[in-house]
Amino acid sequence: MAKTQYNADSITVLEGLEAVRKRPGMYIGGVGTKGLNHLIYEIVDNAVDEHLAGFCDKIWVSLEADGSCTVRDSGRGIPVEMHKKGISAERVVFSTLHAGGKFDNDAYKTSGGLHGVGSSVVNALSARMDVKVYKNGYIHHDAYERGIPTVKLENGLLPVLGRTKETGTEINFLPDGEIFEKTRFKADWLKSRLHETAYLNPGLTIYYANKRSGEEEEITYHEPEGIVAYVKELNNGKTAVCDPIYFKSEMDRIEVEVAIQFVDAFEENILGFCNNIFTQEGGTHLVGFKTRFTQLINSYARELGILKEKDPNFTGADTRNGMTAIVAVKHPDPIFEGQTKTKLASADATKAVFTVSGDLLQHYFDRNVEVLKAVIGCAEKSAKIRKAEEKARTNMLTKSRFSFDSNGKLANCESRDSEKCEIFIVEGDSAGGSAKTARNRQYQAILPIRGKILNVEKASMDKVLANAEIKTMINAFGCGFSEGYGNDFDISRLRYHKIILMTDADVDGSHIDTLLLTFLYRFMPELIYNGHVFIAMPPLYKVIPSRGQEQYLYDDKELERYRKSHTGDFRLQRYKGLGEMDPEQLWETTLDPDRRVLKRVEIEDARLASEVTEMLMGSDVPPRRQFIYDHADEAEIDA
Ligand code: 0RA
Repeated sequence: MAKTQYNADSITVLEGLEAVRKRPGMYIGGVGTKGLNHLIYEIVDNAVDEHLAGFCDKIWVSLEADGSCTVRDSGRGIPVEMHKKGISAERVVFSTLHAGGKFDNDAYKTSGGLHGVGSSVVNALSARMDVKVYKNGYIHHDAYERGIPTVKLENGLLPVLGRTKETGTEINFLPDGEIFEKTRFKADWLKSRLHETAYLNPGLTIYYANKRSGEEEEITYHEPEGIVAYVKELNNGKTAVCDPIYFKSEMDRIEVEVAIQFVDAFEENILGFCNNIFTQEGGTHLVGFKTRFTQLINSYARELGILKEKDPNFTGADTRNGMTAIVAVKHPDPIFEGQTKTKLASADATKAVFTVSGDLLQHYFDRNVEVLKAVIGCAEKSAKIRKAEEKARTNMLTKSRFSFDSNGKLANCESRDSEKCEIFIVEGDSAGGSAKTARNRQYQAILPIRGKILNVEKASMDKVLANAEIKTMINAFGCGFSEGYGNDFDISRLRYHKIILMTDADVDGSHIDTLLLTFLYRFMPELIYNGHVFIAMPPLYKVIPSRGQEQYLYDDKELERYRKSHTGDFRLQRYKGLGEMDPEQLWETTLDPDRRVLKRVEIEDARLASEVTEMLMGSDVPPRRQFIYDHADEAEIDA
């Protein structure tokens, strides 16, 4: 049926979409869950562009029971009139790579990098897509399978389904299982992203619905306070040192919007955005902001006599001690670079943010001296601790460079081929002992830790660096660390490409996982981003049938399945902890690369990670473990 539609143009069109299907990673970053969710963001971003153009204030996003996703907006509706190619403009948009020009909104578009690659890419990677355009009094309809139209045009135009008073676009699509490893959208990544979009677009209301069986949920995201509410949310549960500071202005066609709030904590959390895109790798906008902020605080501190003539300036990090901030710019023609194309490179953004921040902060601080004093107070605290830490750091480095394992616990492996080497961080001396016996000493190192490691969220740097377990880990990993004031992290020096947390499947174990992950996230986040961190999944049970094979079972679901499928008697052995396994069992179940189950710890992005860490520090233990497992990717047998 569709075949009769093809003319010379639609053949080049299909070749374009064929390229997307051949190398999907080039267009959406990958074919895992991240790339899969990206399909939704792609469609939602187009609706947000329509909002930015001033024509759309509502977006509905539904995860449907059948595994598809629907995105509807209240915009003008994608153009459906005859395009010069002789077919409806809608069809050109959905079947041409980078259908641009005339169809681009002129406002700030979310272009650059992997962003804004367009609806046609989503179409190409969907087993089916259905499009309804509410416009000019009619519902115009189109549909595709793997990018190929299945609706017959009428004189080149879309058939209509009926009349309507509404305007807008509704797109329903089902990701193609031939392309994606998994086709189940990750609901909480989506929710987090939609919430972020609502914070960044205070005039927008986003209606989220999950209709998948067992997960039914509806949430409305509307944040009229915008990024001020975002900063408050990021600081939720912490002690604020001042009310949020907010300003917005424009310079050289670049809009600059900033919200800042200081909290009583030794950390800095600055999120940058350009045209609604989270700039995970930072960039020129943040450089402009930080540079001007540091200058300003130092000059005020001298003016107020808090810094004396002989005193050195506060460092940049000092002035940002306790700072939570959102720096959001809108740029008419941004340039992105970096590994994931999430680093803003446009040089003019530095100047715009520098100037706007300088002028408006000065205006604000001149009228709010109490806030200014509180902010300078944070810098003073930081400077004091920094000096103590510099001492501690020098002491540690000179003492421990040579005494590699300061408490003598690490059983290192023989190989120096870091790609093959693994280090197991094992809870408890008894499991640690078994693991040392059981391991393959060629490439598996064992580091037993006793009790709970230090909570790095709550401790100052000199305490952290004085902690034996942490020191041993830093020295063993070999890649240094970055935190606040110093950065000698260098991933190329990492000695073990797999860092495997091996703790009991109980409350204490999950607490230790949490503390370890927090340490890694704060001091060596690249290890998580680069997929080097894993959680071992030791079995909970062993079943010993009177006839047949013994078997390890990893959770209660597996046990339930075993009970249902197994006929005849069996004996059930339950492991309360790793310490109960003998070395041979430990090897079979948890160490042997051919049989063990590992979960890779994968953190979707820095913002989510920051929430994780915060949430992990709350008081409920069971939700934490659940959270870690929800965010660890699906269990993979690691071979
Ligand atoms: C360009 C022009 C017009 C609408 C749009 C783009 C548009 C695109 C998308 C993508 C998702 N939702 C959208 N809504 C609108 C308006 C053209 C006209 O006024 O006829």
